[in-house]
Amino acid sequence: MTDDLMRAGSLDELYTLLKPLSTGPGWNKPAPSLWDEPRKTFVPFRWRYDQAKAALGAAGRLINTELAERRNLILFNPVPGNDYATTRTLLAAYQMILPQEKARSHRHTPNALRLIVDADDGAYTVVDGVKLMMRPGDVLLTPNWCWHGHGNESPAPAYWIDFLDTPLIHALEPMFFEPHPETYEPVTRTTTESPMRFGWEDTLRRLSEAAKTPSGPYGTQIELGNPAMATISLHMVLLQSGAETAAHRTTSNNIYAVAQGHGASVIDGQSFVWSRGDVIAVPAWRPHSHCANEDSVLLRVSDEPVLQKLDLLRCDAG
Ligand code: 1HN
Repeated sequence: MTDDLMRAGSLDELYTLLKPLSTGPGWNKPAPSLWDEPRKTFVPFRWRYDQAKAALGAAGRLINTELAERRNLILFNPVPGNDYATTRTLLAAYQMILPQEKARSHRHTPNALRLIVDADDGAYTVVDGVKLMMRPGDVLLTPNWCWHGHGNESPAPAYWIDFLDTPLIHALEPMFFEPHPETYEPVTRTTTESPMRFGWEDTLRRLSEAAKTPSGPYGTQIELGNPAMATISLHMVLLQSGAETAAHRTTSNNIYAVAQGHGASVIDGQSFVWSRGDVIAVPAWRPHSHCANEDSVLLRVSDEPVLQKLDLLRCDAG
């Protein structure tokens, strides 16, 4: 075999001999493995809360939490071959739980969090035995390997937006998942003071006290956590009515969710209007800016910590 290789009389013959050895010539690849700047693989997109809410209403009639571990709608980026990821590393999903329903507890290695959009008093998440009530605008964390389940003791359906790093975990492979041995994790206590909870009131107070930079790349932003989780950073972005943020691009992937207000974002030349509950994907290296029609607050979910740790975070004015 090595003799055949040594005696190869032409490049084509050499390639043919190499193939069964699962070896290829680095100088003759169909596609380059290096390129001059990030490719725009995933596209900018906007998902509307009113549509998600209507679809989840139908799903509420058609499927229960016995059959569906979670009643959620995956916001997949509309590029060929993709039916899951919202951006390369992140997933967003809308979820709804009906009055008196419980969604069973489980844990997994992907980091997760949710932004509550509509919930009456009585909707909750249990994280590692701690019951956290859901109020609109709250952000609740369920980091890597924390038990979590949801329930709704209020008279109205509760809606929220989940964000996970599942696409990153799929790429890196360290996926572990476990259903809770008791199906519904017992509650040990109820609290509003938890490192797993960023309350809406606190967000509004911090934003009102923050030094205002309305035309910075992220408007006026505060960070939730530092970072919130190992792979995901969270910021609440205040966009003041009429102010336009500076266009910029970054190697991080960003998903914005509208906690309050309405406005529009220009992402790589495409304009997307948005209002409360909408989700906007800004994949890596897409120049973008935002403008609000009234004072608005966006949750910015980003894989910045990953890029930062790997020394791969770059931003410029686009
Ligand atoms: C998940 O575990 C939840 O626990 C929500 O509420 C959305 C999307 C993909 C994979 C796991 C949850 C999810 C998810």
